[in-house]
Amino acid sequence: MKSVSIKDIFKNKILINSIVKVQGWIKNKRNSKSNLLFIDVYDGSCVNTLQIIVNKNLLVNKNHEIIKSTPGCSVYVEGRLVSSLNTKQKFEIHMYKINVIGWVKKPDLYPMSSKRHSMEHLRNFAHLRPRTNIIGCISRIRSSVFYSIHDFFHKNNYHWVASPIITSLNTEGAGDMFSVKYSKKKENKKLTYKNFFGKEVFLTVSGQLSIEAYACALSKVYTFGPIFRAENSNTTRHLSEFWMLEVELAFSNLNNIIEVIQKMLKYIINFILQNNKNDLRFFEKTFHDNIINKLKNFLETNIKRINYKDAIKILKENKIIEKDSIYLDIELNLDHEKFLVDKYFKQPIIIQNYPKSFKPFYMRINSDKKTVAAFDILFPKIGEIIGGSQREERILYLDKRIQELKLNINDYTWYRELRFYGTVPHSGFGLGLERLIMYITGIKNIKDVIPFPRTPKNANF
Ligand code: AMO
Repeated sequence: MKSVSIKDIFKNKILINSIVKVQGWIKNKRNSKSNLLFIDVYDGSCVNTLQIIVNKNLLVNKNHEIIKSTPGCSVYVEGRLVSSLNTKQKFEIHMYKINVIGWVKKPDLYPMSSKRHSMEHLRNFAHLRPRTNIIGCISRIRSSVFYSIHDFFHKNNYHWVASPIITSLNTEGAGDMFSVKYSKKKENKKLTYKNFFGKEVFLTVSGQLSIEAYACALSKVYTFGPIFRAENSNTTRHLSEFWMLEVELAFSNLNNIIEVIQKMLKYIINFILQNNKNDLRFFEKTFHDNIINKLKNFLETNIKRINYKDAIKILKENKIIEKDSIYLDIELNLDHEKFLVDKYFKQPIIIQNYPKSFKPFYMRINSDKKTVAAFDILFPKIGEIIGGSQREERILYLDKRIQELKLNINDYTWYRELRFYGTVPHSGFGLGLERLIMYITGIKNIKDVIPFPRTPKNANF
């Protein structure tokens, strides 16, 4: 007998009346007066539980182990699949055989009891929280988002490139990095982290510079991996280790790459609407939020684009910043961004053409020589989810920026050579995966959308 998943049962893939085998964990258990035992089992394939009906009169041993089972126990069930008469429940299994595979040793102390727990409480049990409905739904959506991203780029003829995790460069030119040290063995005393690689190395803050090399040969590339940033920000939207998608497109300008982003975001969101509807419904019920409509509306509209200069104008007009300040001197902060997205536009926006002084060295200088062809995409309640730019492909301009920012030109020899040999206009962006998942699910704290969050003073589990 083949074991079946609860998802396949609810998708009508299993014939009614067939004898099936189900393996999972007990969510709830209750007795009825008519000597029946109702056991709700989940297996993580979907948010639904499957009701198992145990007729206690049919148990050969009146002290059968299932009588003593509690929520959290893992079970093996064989039985007949039937359509349920109960309107709440579409299917149920009339048990033939049931066994407890793993017991919950101290049921009173089981931290994932079936009552509702706060997200803060669940964070203390990162190893057990995937057993809750909410983390189960987030995990399935997270997995679908990964799949849909690879699927989108594969269908559009992009090539996936592995960018290194150990690097000596700080791509973004700012912010602290985690250094990688060699842990010395006694017999090898002379080896230190500096002479292992011949220089000091760090965990990467971005794979962009590496994939630019591949874009200048394969034309359409992306990389997708963990990113490490040693920012000391303990906020609801920062992690020290997070996942970033980075894309590079040769022979393209700012408009071309923004078009790719609009198509990609719609593809991902449509994929989630098609494949994770029950997970989304669970969030709607839990947060009393119209998440499905929000996502459907996203599919219908294009993200609004404004110039940095105009964003500052709006902020001045609304007295969020001083009227006579010069736009090139004002760096948008979180409150400014919140005003623009949550209060003024009330929809995702793209802000483009930032003053060059606020952005890294690799962004292309515009003809005004004051701004760069860069953009940030801001989403309601979250802020920036994507940052990107057209890259500076002209060696003279690039070198000037490296000098202006007082970077060591020798660190960028290979990157500069991309501009010596067959340079092309090219553009790209970086998308923070966890922030996108926050938008899709409505989850408010980034620590809840990654399995084992790493943040300042927290690398447990
Ligand atoms: P940037 O630094 O703007 O871009 O980062 C891209 C996106 O990554 C996410 N992000 C974070 N998510 C969680 N925790 C953090 N600490 C964190 N920091 C950033 C955000 C952000 O929009 N190479 C460039 C992009 C490019 O031009 O290609 C880059 O790294 O969602």
